[in-house]
Amino acid sequence: MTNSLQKKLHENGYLIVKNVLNFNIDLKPILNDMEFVMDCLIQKYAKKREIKKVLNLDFKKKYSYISKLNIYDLDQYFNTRLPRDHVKRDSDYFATQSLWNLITNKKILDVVEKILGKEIMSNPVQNTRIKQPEKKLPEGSIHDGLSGRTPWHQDAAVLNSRGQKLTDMVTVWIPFTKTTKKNGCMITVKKINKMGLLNHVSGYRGQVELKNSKLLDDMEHIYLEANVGDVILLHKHSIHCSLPNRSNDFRISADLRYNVAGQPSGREPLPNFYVRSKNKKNLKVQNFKQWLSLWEKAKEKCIPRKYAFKYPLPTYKNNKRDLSNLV
Ligand SMILES: O=C(O)CCC(=O)C(=O)O
Ligand SMILES: [Fe+2]
Repeated sequence: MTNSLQKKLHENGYLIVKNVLNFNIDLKPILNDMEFVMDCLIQKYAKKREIKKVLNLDFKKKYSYISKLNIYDLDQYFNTRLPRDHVKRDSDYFATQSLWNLITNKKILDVVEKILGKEIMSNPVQNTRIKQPEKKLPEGSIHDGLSGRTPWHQDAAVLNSRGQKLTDMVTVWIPFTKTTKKNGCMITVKKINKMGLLNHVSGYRGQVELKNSKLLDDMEHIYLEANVGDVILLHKHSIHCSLPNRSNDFRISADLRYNVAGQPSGREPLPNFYVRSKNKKNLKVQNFKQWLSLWEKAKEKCIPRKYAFKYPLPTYKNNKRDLSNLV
């Protein structure tokens, strides 16, 4: 089965689909839940005499405030995944009804169906990214990907080796704020996905980074700018990164992933479940609470081994798949 969306994505490695989502209906509930998480963190960690005042601030000011409180692994509270390497019984994560609604959003799945076909699973590789103006970030966060710039990488490289080989995955990147060159949109190189999976190495915080990525800086870039309501699709071998947020405002996004049913998630035992099927009459996971219980079950499995997932880095031991040997 090929159609024009699928063809374009395979051809260029990226696709911007306009006007898929409605801000108030599909996106605002997630920002509301993020703000609720901030309120809880404020009540737990702010100085007693400041709590009342801070709770009256707006979303951005609250976030700026809590980001200065030195809360251990702050991003964890806003991300739907377990900590990479220190899973504990009380590990917290952002699994809200609103995010469940987004993952199973019919309008998103209608787009994904055009790429992956009719048997679709939600893949547990997913992030939310709240990016303040870069000038407000502490030095150590400037290149961390979640609150600062994201280094050059391919999404297939964050899966385990089986996932890298066997999984047909698509990334759905969703802006909650208009995203431009100035506030740190993603950039990519057209058709570079055709090179297949390349060698990656470990970045300064253990993040996945394309080896020889400096070579990409001189290539011609596509700026993946998007309005609120649009979604951006990325091929698993698209090489992309994000620019610094040089604006005075926040840049907020979520990136979800889906894979063809029956293939490994690449992050076992994290939740990987059907969200749409033509063949199956009844899907097993039908509501938010069932989904949450999958995450809690996965947590139990991860506690003894401590990690939720590991990056197989470097991707290849020899250098045949290094970008420097292929361009
Ligand atoms: O939003 C970003 O900074 C990077 C997102 C990304 O790499 C992805 O969605 O795959
Ligand atoms: Fe990515």
